[in-house]
Amino acid sequence: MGVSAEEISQHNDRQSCWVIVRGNVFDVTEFLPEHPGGEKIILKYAGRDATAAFDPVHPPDTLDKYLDKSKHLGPVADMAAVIAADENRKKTPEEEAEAAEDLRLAEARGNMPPIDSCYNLLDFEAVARRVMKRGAWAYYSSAADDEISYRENRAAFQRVWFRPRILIDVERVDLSTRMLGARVAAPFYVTATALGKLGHPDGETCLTKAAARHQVVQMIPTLASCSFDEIMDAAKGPGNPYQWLQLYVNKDREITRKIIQHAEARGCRALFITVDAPQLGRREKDMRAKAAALGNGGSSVQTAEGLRSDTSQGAARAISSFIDPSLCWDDLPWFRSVTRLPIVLKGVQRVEDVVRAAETGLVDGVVLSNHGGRQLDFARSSLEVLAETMPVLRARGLDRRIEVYVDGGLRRATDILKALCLGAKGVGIGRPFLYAMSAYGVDGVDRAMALLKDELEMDMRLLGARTMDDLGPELVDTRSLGSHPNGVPDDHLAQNVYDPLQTPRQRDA
Ligand code: PPY
Repeated sequence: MGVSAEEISQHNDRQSCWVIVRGNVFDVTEFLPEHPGGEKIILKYAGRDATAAFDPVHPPDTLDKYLDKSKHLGPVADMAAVIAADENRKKTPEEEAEAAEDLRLAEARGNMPPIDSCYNLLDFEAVARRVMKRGAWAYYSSAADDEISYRENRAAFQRVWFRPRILIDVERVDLSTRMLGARVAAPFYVTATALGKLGHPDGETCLTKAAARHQVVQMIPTLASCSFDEIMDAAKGPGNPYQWLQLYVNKDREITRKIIQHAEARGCRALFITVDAPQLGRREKDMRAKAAALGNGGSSVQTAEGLRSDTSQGAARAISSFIDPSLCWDDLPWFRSVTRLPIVLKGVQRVEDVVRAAETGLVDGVVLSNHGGRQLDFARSSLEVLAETMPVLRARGLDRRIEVYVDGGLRRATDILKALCLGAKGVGIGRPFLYAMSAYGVDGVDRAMALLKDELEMDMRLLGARTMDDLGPELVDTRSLGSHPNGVPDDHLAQNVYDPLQTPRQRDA
């Protein structure tokens, strides 16, 4: 038995809204106003199969967790009829555009360069840009406001130069290091990035498997497309390294406590609390892509009641309402009381806060980060903050109390080495692994990591360093780092609309 295609198709509006997800029917009428992503996206699929839109942004256990069992109406009786009805349905202009986009993608995928023509991390980005769905690319690549911090993150690495040592025996080079008390094969980790299934149907487990092959750590995002347990299961295996948990703190602390304790019970090795996102940054590429998919060109508007419109906030902002903006220093003892895991604050942006974190005695580390340039535009690069921070920590004898990590803008092993020379214990890499995954799945991430390791080994030799302990500030020249001598990065948006001033014209011109 089951629910017939005919019956489902009748429940196609706000009064009665049923949707199909993975062959099962759900009555979401009462849930519409509560949907964090807004009701419009659900109504687009009212009376129809919503699986393709649902999957990338919801872990598989979402409906079990959040939709009352009485609204689970059972399996579809005749899926073939659902598919046939969908094919015959008159498509909206947005759906026509989506179909054209699917054709474009299929062609682009067919013409994709072989994986071994990618020689560095930016090569994967170039391929991903061509073969990813527009909305997925927009979400991954977007950054805050004018994307100045996003571009500065990379530019900052280009303001630091090396001072290599010569005549050091570098026949053997060891890339391994310790992070938060455990040995790993390389000084980089996969940092947390949300919604992995936007890029690849297997989502974050691609990152997990590649990280395991390379014996590096993966930080599991709160907002993964795969469930936490799916990722931990994919990580199982003899000799595999370990996982950390990135945490967005929920307004409901009971939910947060359960997430932390579950992660600890499953063998996660550290808790990274995100502290740079009391509200999600304004990522206009993402907002525009979502608005286009919903068939409206509008954007959200700030009113006295707050942000109006559930339609155009972009994939990220729409689902961020659970994050607690009241999170503060006073909450740290609570976190310490609910877990024995090392606690690391992710998204620290000034030396004073690093010192404060260290002095609490409650945290084991910080990640200097501006969230990949996705939060406060004009936040400085983590490299610049690192160069300012480490001398202060050393002077106060705090450098042994906490470990300092950085992320944002790293694309080359030289970038990693610059950060390590300046005192970082390890570096997080996010988007590049997502792009490698989106283009080539696990093998892409595997190759990206192999390329980084290759570069690291060579660059360590050329720098005259055999182990991570040989890296120090004496190997880099940071004199230009803080002075931004290249000026403000190109402001593309403003340049496109700027009407240049004119000089007086000749009468005959
Ligand atoms: C980001 O997009 O930068 C994130 O950190 C993930 C995210 C996604 C959706 C809501 C909140 C955070």
